[in-house]
Amino acid sequence: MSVIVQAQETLQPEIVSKKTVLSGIQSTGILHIGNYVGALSLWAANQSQYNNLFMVANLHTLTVPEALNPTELRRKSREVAALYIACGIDPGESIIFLQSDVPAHTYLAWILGCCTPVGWLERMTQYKVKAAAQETVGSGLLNYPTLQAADILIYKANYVPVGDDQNQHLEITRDIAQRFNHLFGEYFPLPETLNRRSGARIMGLDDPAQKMSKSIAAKKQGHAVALLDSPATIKKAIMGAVTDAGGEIQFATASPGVKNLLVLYEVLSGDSQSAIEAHFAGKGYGALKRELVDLVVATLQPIQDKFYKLMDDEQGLNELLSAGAAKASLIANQTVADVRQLVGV
Ligand code: AQP
Repeated sequence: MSVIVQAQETLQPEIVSKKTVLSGIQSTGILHIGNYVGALSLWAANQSQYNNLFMVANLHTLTVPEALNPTELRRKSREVAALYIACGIDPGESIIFLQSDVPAHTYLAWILGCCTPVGWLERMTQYKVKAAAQETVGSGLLNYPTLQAADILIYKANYVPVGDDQNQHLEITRDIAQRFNHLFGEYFPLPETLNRRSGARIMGLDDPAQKMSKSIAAKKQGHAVALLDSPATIKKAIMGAVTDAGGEIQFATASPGVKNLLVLYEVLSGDSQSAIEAHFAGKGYGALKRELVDLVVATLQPIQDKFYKLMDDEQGLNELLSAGAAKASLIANQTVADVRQLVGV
């Protein structure tokens, strides 16, 4: 078999001096405020502390049957990349790239897949839930965690900032890394999950028992606030959010729907829980919703302005993504070269 990837250059010293962060989002649709709060805002806030790699997980998107439309997938992948930058990911500080532009991920995924018992994959909640909703289940859905492990381990990432729905996937990544290290010698560091203390799981506005999700939002109005929604749509979704018959605004005793609105307010305003409770004392849920609408609109306005500018400059975005993929490939190809030595291929 011919050599597919080889290390071409050694890493620059500054690349290895800080801890490394890797994260990504599937290009399954327009991102929502849950993706922003749980993941994107966390990535943006901590950029200067780490070496950051943020990928658009477009190969993972292929596990979603509705996403199998080449024109749409290309457009959505570019939109997600533009949203990363619009939400504050600085291409000067972080490497932004399309997962598919660094083929070493899939090479490593094969090797990791050969170290991963099928039982581990079949136990994954995301696999069970998504497989149950599909008539024919592609093997990519089952193998999703081995590609995700490769995405993370190929950069020897120390931290993975995500919403808490991803914690099980981070656990299996550590298990896979440990198994590889046991079989072939200590090589991969075990990555740690970074979750927000508050806001790690934003719930559906229409159903606070369900995680806010892109796929549900595509089918149900009022479920989510998308990052590109107009002020009128944002207002309709938030004013229609499920609350309860009470009216007292207390984080500790709030029902799930009210708690969800309070957490959104807390993260977007940066105010403390006690300051928020004092601010809304005696005002009721109507005031909370109205002020949250204003806060969300004010947060999203600059993001939307920047997004549309980036999307207008097609060549600029393409160049940025190519440069990101080239930088990511230097690191990824080095890891694959090491792994080839370790496993004997
Ligand atoms: N509701 C949420 N609250 C907090 N964080 C969230 N994330 C997703 N939903 C919430 C985080 O955003 C990133 C998105 O990753 P993804 O698109 O690859 O995966 P996902 O969790 O499957 O996202 P969605 O929106 O639910 O999409 P669909 O419906 O397409 O599957 C991750 O860090 C995730 O934790």
